[in-house]
Amino acid sequence: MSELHHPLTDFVEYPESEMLIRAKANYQAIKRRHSIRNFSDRAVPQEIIEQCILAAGTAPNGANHQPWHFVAINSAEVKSQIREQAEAIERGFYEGRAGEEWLDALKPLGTNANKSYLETAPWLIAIFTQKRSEAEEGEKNNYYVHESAGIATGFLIQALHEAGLGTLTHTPKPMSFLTKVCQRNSDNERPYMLLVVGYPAKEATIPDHAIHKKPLEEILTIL
Ligand code: IYR
Repeated sequence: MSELHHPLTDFVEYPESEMLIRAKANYQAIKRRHSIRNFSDRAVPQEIIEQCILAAGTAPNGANHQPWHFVAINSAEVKSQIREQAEAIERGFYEGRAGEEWLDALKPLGTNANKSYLETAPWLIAIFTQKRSEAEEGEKNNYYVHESAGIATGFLIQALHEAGLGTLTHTPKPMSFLTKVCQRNSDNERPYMLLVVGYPAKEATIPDHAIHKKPLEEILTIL
């Protein structure tokens, strides 16, 4: 068992005056991220997606087992299969399974079972969690799998936004159909989220409801 450690050579310290400027600039940049539901079919180079996945793969995670796998889908055929299956599930959701309260909560977003963006957008990224990892010593358990995948997904969304792309987190429920479409192993992996990625269409809009973020006083307590 190796306990090798390295000196921390890549930490960057900024003067305190610069830290606030940087924090403000980051907030200004990230508050321009909006979930997009109307995508352009304009192509996005694979290399950009790959760089963003590399960024996601640096996320903090349980015991550094990195319990995730990303499937980036550009194939029109696979996207069409995903659309077909997701829409079937969403129809069940909107036609009853959701229940009245949930449907009421979604009204201001104007969503429905039509998921044409699953075919229009150039990329879909399916994120899978892994229960166990393969290691030289054999199989090992993974820890904090959902927390880890959630942080990695957050990093990925941030990276795609920073690269200049629009995204939508899409979670058709249940999402198990993604396992087969993405040719993943159902014993060890579970679909966690589907990200829709591309340029926003010229006519893309943001629902007014989505713009209102809770004020600091409401989301922060200082003790
Ligand atoms: N998955 C459905 C419903 C949906 C649920 C929530 I919570 C949202 O914030 C948005 C949509 C859909 O994609 O339409």
